[in-house]
Amino acid sequence: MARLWVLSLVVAVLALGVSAQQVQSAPPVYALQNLNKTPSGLTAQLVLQSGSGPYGADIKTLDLLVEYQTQSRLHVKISAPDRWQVPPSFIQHHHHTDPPVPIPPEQLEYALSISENPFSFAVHRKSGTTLGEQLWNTTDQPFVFSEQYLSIGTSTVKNPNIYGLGERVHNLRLDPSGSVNVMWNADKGNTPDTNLYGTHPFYLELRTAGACSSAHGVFLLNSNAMDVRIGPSETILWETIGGVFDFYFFMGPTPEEVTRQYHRLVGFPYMPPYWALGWHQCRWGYEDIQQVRDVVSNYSHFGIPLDTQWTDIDYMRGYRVFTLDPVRFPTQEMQAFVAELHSRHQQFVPIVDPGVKIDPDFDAYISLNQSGMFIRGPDGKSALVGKVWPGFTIFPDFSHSDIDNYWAKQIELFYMNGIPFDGLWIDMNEIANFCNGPCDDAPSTADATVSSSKRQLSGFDPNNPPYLPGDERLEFHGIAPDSWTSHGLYYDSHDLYGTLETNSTRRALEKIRGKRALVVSRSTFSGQGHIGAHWLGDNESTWKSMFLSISGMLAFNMFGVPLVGADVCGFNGDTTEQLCTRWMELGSLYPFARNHNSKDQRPQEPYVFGTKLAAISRNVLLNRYSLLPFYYTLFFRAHTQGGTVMRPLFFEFPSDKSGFIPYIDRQFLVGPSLMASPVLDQDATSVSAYFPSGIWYDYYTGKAINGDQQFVTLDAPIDFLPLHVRGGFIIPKHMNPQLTTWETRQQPFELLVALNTTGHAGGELFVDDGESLTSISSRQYLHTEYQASSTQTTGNLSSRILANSYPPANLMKLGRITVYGAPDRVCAVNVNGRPTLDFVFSAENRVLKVNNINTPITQQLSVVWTSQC
Ligand SMILES: *[C@@H]1O[C@H](CO)[C@@H](O)[C@H](O)[C@H]1NC(C)=O
Ligand SMILES: *[C@@H]1O[C@H](CO)[C@@H](O)[C@H](O)[C@H]1NC(C)=O
Ligand SMILES: *[C@@H]1O[C@H](CO)[C@@H](O)[C@H](O)[C@H]1NC(C)=O
Ligand SMILES: *[C@@H]1O[C@H](CO)[C@@H](O)[C@H](O)[C@H]1NC(C)=O
Ligand SMILES: *[C@@H]1O[C@H](CO)[C@@H](O)[C@H](O)[C@H]1NC(C)=O
Ligand SMILES: *[C@@H]1O[C@H](CO)[C@@H](O)[C@H](O)[C@H]1NC(C)=O
Ligand SMILES: CC(=O)N[C@H]1CO[C@H](CO)[C@@H](O)[C@@H]1O
Repeated sequence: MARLWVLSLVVAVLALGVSAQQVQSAPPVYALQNLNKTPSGLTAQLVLQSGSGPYGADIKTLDLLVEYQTQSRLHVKISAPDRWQVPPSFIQHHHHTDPPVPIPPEQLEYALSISENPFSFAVHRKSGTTLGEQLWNTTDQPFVFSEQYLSIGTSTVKNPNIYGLGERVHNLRLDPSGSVNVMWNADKGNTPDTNLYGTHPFYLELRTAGACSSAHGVFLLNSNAMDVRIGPSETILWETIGGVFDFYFFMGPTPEEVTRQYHRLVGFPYMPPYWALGWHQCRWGYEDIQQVRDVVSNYSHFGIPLDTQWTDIDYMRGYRVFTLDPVRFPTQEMQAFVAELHSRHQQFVPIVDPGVKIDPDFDAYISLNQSGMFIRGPDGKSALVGKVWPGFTIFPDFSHSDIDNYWAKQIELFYMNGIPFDGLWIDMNEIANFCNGPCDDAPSTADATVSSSKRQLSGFDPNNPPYLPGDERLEFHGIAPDSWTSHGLYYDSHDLYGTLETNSTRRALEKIRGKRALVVSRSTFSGQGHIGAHWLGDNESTWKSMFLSISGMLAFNMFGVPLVGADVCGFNGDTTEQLCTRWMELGSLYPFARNHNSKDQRPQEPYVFGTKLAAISRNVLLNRYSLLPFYYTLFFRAHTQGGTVMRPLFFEFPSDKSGFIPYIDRQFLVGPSLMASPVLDQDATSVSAYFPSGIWYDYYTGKAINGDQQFVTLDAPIDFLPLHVRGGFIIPKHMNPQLTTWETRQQPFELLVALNTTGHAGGELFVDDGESLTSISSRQYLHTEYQASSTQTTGNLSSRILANSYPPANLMKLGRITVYGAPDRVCAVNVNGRPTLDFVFSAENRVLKVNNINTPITQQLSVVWTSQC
C-alpha cells in the first residue's frame, strides 16, 4: 500500500532564525498534521506555525485533500470550513468511476511530493516509477491563506510556453517575462491585456526539448478576482482574494489530450444545432423591421449565404427586455418576418440583457419584483439597482434554485406572444452597470420575499479588499461586490453569473422549442462550453483586432468553448472595404461566424461595398457551407470526447523542432487537418506561412508542398484565402453549397482525400438531424470512418460504418471523391466493384476526381484506382 499514493514526506527543519518574535514580518509557515490515507488519496490538516501574510487575518487551520482522480488527473484542494467555494454543479465526473476505485499506483502518470514543515508540494510527471519532469513545486513561493488574500506559486522552466488564463485580448502565447493575468468578469470592450468578460483560470504549458515535447494543464477552480503572474523569474504566482485553492493537474501529454482531460472535468462542449454553424448577420443600429428585412433580401439578391438574422437592443420598447417596439418593430410585422425566415429555413436570434427596467407598468418587472428572485443590495433584502440601457434596472438572480419560474416564463411569454426566435444572445451579463457600483439616485425597491442568505462577513469589507487584482475597483462598470445572490456574497459568485444565465436560458429554449438551442453569452466561466457559446465581445474594426481574434478563439477552444467567434469586419469604429474583405475571408472559418457592427458606424454587411466584396463573401461563405460536415463532425468529436475544433499549430506538432511553433498565432488549424494562413495585414497580397513537417496540399488545387518546418511565402491576392490540407486526412464536405445550411444539407457529400507520404489517409463523418436533443444520447445518427491507402500504382478508399441509425441518411448520397496525392497516372477506377469512366485525372498536381459515385452514405463504400491498365 505504501506505493499506492506515490507520496514522499520530507520533513524539513524550520529555517534557523525564524522565531516567534519575528512573526509579524515573516511569511506564514504551515505544517502538515493528521495525515490520513484514503483509498484514492489523502486528507490532512495544515496548521499555521508562525508568520503572517501581507494583510493579516491568516486562517490558522486548513484542510488538505488529495485525490488521484484519474491516471492523468490529480486533484489537490486546500480549503477551510465555511469559506466560499464554486458550486459543485460547475464540475462533472469527479472520478474515473463512480464510486471511485483506487487506481493502481503504477498507472498514475504523476507523482505528488509533500513537504511537511514548512508545508509545500510538488507535482512531477512520472517516468515509469521514478520522478520525471517537475511540473509544479510551491516550495519557493509565498503560501498565504488569509481571509481576503491567498497566494500560491510554482517555479517553472526558463521562458515557458504558457497558454490560456482568459479572458484577455492577447497573443496566443502568454508573456512569460512578468505578465499579470487578471481574472474578474468585466465589461471593458476588447482592451488588450486586461481582464474581460469571462474567467477561465486554466493554463496549458508546452515543454519542448529537442524532438521531444510534453504538455500539461493546471486549473484553479476559484471564482474570486485573481491575478496570475508569470515571471519574470521562472515563476507562476496565483493570487486570489477569496475562495479556496482547488487545483487540478492534467498530464496530457499532448496539448489536445490536456484539453480533453480538462473538458472532461468542466464538461464536454455542448452539441450545437447545425444551423448555428451557418452564417449570421447582426448590427446595433438597425432602425426598423423594414431595414432588417432589406438586409435579408439583400443577402439573397447578392447570392450570399445567410442562415440567421439577428437584432440588437434596437428592437425593444425603450430597451425593456422581452418587448418589441410598437412603432419600429411592431409585433405583427416581426411575426411575419420571422415566419418568412422560417419558411426559407433561416433563423432569427434577438438579444436579451439581464437588467429588467424598473417600471411599475412593465410586466417583466412586476413579476420579477413579486418573485423576489433578484440580486439584492448590501442589506441582503432589497433589490439591487443598477443602470443599463433602459435606465434603472434590477437583475434576476440566476443562482436562485427557482429562477426558471421567472426567467423561463418570461422567455416563453415573449416566444408565444411576441416572436418565435430560434436562439438567444445574452449580453451585458458580467453584470455590466453604468453606475460603477451603487447608483446614487436609484429609486427605492421592494424587499426580497425569499429568505435572506446573507452571511456574516467576519469583519471584512467586500468593497475594499486589501489587495486588488488588476489594481482596479471590483465594481468598475459593474455592480457592487457587497450585493447578494442565493449563492451568497456577489464578491464571491460574480464570475458565475453569465454561465448560470446561459444555463437557465438554454433550459427555457429547449423546453419551448424541444430542439437544441443556441445561446451566445458575453460573460462566461469555466464550463460555459458545456452549456452554450461565446462571442469575443466588442472588438474594433482594426487589423490588430482581427489578428487578435485568432488567439481569442484558440484560447476559448482550450477552455472548452469551441463555438466561438469575433464580430466579423469589426464592431467599434468604421471598417474599410479591404479590412472587411480580409475579415470575411478569415471569418468564414470562425466556428461561430457573425458579421456584427456598432451603432453609428458605416454599414458593413458584405454587399454594401459593391460587387467585388459581395462576390468574395459569397465564395468564402459557400466554401464554409461546403465544409460544414467537417465542422459538424469535429463538434461531435468535441462533444463526445472533449477537445478542440479550432486549434493552434503546436497542438498537432508539439515536437516541431524549429522553435517557431509555440509562437504561431497568425495561422491555425481546423481540426487536425485544415490549415488556414489568412492575410492579416493591410495591403498585403502574400503571406508568410509556416509549414510543419509532412505533406500539405493547396486546398483548392491539390498542389503539394513539402512541409519543411519553414516559412513559405504564399500568394494571397485580395480575393484569396490560403488554405492547406494536411496529408493523412480525409475531409467530408458537401457538394454544391447553397445559401442556407438546410439547402446545403440536401446536396450530395464529397470526400477530400489527402494522402500522406506513405500513401495513407483517414477521416470520419457524423450525420444526424442537426437539431434534436437526444439524437446523440440515443444514437440516432450515422457515423462512418473512411480509410484510404495507396501505392505508386494503385489506391483505394473504403468506409467502415460505426453507427447507422438515422434512416434519412439512406437518402443522402456520396457524390464525389477528390484524391490529392494520387499516383502519377490513373487509367481505371472502380466504384463498389464496378468500373466507372466518370473520373477526371489531372497529372499536373496528381489530382483524381471520381464523380457521380451516387452511393448512399449509409452503404459500405469501396473506390479503387490504378495506373495499371
Ligand atoms: C445547468 O442546468 C442543469 C439542469 O438543466 C444542471 O444539471 C447543471 O448543474 C447546471 N449547471 C450549472 C453550472 O449550474
Ligand atoms: C521543490 O523545490 C525545492 C526548492 O527548489 C527543492 O529543494 C525540492 O527538492 C523540490 N521538491 C521536489 C519533490 O522535487
Ligand atoms: C440593400 O442593398 C442596397 C444596394 O447595395 C443598398 O443601397 C441598401 O442600403 C441595402 N439595404 C440594407 C438595409 O442593407
Ligand atoms: C413590488 O413588490 C412589493 C412586495 O414585495 C410590492 O409592495 C410592490 O407594490 C411591488 N411593486 C410593483 C411595481 O409591483
Ligand atoms: C499517414 O497516415 C496514416 C493514416 O492516417 C498514419 O497512420 C501514418 O502515421 C501517416 N504517416 C505519415 C508518415 O504521416
Ligand atoms: C488498398 O490499397 C492497399 C495499398 O495498396 C492494399 O494493401 C490493400 O489491400 C487495398 N485494399 C483493397 C480493399 O483493395
Ligand atoms: C486590438 C484592438 O483593436 N482592441 C480594441 C478593441 O476595442 C476596444 C474598445 O473600443 C479598444 O479599447 C481596443 O483597443
